[in-house]
Amino acid sequence: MPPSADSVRRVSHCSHWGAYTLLVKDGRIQGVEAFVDDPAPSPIIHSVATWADSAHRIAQPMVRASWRAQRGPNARAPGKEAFVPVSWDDALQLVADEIERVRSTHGNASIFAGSYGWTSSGRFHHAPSQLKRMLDLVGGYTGHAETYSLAAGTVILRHVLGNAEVCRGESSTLDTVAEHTETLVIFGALSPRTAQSEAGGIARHTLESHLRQLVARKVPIVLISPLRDDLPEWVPAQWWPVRPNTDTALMLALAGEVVAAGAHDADFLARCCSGADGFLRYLLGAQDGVRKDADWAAGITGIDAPRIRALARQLSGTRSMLCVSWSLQRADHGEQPFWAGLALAATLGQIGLPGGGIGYGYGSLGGVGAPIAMAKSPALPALRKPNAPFIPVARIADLLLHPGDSFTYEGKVLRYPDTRLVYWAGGNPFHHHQDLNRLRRAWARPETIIVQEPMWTATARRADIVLPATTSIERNDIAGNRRSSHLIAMQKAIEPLGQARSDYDIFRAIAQRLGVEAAFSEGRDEMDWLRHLYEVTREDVARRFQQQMPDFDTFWAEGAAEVPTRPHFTCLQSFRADPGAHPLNTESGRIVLWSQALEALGFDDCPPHPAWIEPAEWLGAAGAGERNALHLISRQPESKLHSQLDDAPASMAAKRHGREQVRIHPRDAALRGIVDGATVRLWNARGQCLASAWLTDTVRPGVLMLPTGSWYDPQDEGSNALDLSGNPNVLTIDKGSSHFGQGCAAHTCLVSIENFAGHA
Ligand SMILES: Nc1nc2c(c(=O)[nH]1)N[C@H]1C(S)=C(S)[C@@H](COP(=O)(O)OP(=O)(O)OC[C@H]3O[C@@H](n4cnc5c(=O)[nH]c(N)nc54)[C@H](O)[C@@H]3O)O[C@H]1N2
Ligand SMILES: Nc1nc2c(c(=O)[nH]1)N[C@H]1C(S)=C(S)[C@@H](COP(=O)(O)OP(=O)(O)OC[C@H]3O[C@@H](n4cnc5c(=O)[nH]c(N)nc54)[C@H](O)[C@@H]3O)O[C@H]1N2
Ligand SMILES: [Mo]
Repeated sequence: MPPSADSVRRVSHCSHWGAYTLLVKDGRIQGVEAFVDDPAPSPIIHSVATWADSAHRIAQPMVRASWRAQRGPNARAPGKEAFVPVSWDDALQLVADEIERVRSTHGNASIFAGSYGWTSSGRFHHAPSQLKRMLDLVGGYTGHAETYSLAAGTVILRHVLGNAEVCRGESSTLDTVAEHTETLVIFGALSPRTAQSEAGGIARHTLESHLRQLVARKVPIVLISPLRDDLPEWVPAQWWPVRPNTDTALMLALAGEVVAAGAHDADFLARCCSGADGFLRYLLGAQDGVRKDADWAAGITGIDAPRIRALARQLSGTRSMLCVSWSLQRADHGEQPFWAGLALAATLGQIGLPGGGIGYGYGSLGGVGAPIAMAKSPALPALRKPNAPFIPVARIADLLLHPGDSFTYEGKVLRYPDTRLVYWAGGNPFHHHQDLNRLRRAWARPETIIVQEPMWTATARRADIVLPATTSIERNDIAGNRRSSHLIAMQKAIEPLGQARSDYDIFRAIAQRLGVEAAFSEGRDEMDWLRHLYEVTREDVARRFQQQMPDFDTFWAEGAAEVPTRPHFTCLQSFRADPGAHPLNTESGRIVLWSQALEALGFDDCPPHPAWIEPAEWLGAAGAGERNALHLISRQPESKLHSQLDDAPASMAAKRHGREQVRIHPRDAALRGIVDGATVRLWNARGQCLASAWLTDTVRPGVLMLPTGSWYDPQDEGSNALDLSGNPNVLTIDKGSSHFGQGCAAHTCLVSIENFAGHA
């Protein structure tokens, strides 16, 4: 019998890729409808049904047999046969005992719970926050600073702009850009591909509507990127296929040409910047004898000098906006493109004018450039103490390999603690970290590794204790963040699979065994917490903005509630008008173009002014040509979020022969005898993987693009094991962006490629 419509339950839900309604019947998800108010819903919403019947779900708690026999460092080879199923009681007691043993024997810093990862969009069950809250009640842990998304860029902006919020969404809103900008230059991407996603959910995807407005106004657009599809094909633009990791040279040359033409805004530089003289002298070549002009940059970037000179004229003659994607700072010396972009914008003098200046990360996430939400967003209260130990997030392998060694970060000298216990909940380091062969070596070092996950990811398969968490559709939660216009009710759609438990229930049970349950739970169950978190936002909205949000029950029944947002915002407007009255939180109170703090530190990989410095690997490197090396860009996948839902239909459809596709320019393919659809091997000194060749001229010659996200699947446990899935992180470099920022440098990577001769 066909299902009758009235027996279908409509369940409000949300993921990082958008809000939607799940149609549930007889405990099964039968359909997914996009949020009514979303003008451009993400196709990924249809993948969530996979959570309910993925073959990769972890059904019950598991313990590694060899670890149980003898605790301590071990190779942690994957394989389900390595694990024995245990009861929840047994597993929870083992976890509590390990936490207690390590903290009492070695100290809390020996517990690493940085636990980076995107987990689900629910702000209550948010696994890393729950983990940290629990551990803070028993003395703390070693955590992490910054994110894989943003680190080099945020660290430098804190010092030269006084605030990094500008690249987390407090930039000028895109509505002002769509209305006022006369020349738009995009370094990186401005693409619905990445704008599908937003950390903590997104109700309305608005990037496309702003792009359509720019198109309708016939705004000249220049896309500076190794990939042509970093802007939708329906947006007319000049494509400048830049050599990867050379944008800083282009930005400096544009500034140099503007200055040479006398078109720089001397008044803005004098009023609103410090160190402008030194910076301009650097552009003129005062120290190194090299003029930073179009001819100089052409040799580095591969972009013709006349084009660069023409763009410099256009930038100074019109209201111009520079968009710099987050990707540019996920590279060696990633501080520099963010700082050089700021210096170029300062030279043009349009910062603080509607539609002018610079914005970071438009489109990198769907909410960057959207009107910012003004009130408090729902979040689990944190208990972290000041001065608690941490590592820069992407230094995880260094932490495990080099306990006791010192490292520098933001001008400080710090030490890596001696890690005995790693607890990971809500992230997948064997997807996200660089140089996975190195991470495998590091991962063998701790005495115990606990992973809390819904899926048998490569990380879970390399744990000692595996705790099965529910996915968001098996429990209740709230989505919301500062870059979304709505709070969304994430209602339970189906019963938990197998023995999976919610992250809150798991941590509450561990807290109970550690004697801190009352402080952890504050006596609230799941729905009490959701009510509480919602009320915090509702009260803040009423108090500070004199607006009424619906009460919790109405919100929960309706599934969504709008929060006050700030449209038509121009960043740094009041600073520009009166820098003395609105000083920035920098060493001078102004935009810093020559930093005394960096001068004192004396790092040659992060000098006192924005500078182009050769990255560790790039197409212009000595010997790159003879080795036939190509630059690998490993960007975010289009049909999933990172490694989440890698096994869902949308993700599988983007693969070929079950593995990820690598884009290669037909010219590079012909040189190597590679045809479309061929299985190819990519390798360098760090590792090797297979992929399926996709011949396309959307990628610049000399560049390969292999997206992130496929589940790491090494053929064996050898030190240079062949990854069969096409995970670029077996190839990427595990190096801090600089001694200052220590950001992830994934986009700096040379590789070789050939037809694969073997069978796999
Ligand atoms: N080469 C290269 N590498 C990169 C990047 C790059 O550009 N190039 N980008 C980097 C960036 S910007 C990022 S943000 C990272 C992303 O790296 P991650 O955030 O680690 O990636 P995800 O796949 O989102 O991992 C989230 C994990 O949480 C699990 N999970 C989902 N819901 C729940 C839940 O409710 N509870 C629990 N306990 N677990 C849950 C998922 O199954 C998944 O395994 O990757 C980084 N890595
Ligand atoms: N669908 C989907 N959306 C996502 C994610 C996802 O996994 N899936 N992940 C989300 C997350 S966590 C983040 S942090 C953001 C990241 O957002 P971004 O950092 O903006 O995204 P990427 O895809 O890494 O890179 C964007 C583009 O930058 C270009 N690029 C790379 N290196 C260079 C360079 O040296 N110079 C220039 N000019 N261009 C370069 C590449 O061509 C690439 O297509 O995306 C978010 N959005
Ligand atoms: Mo990210």
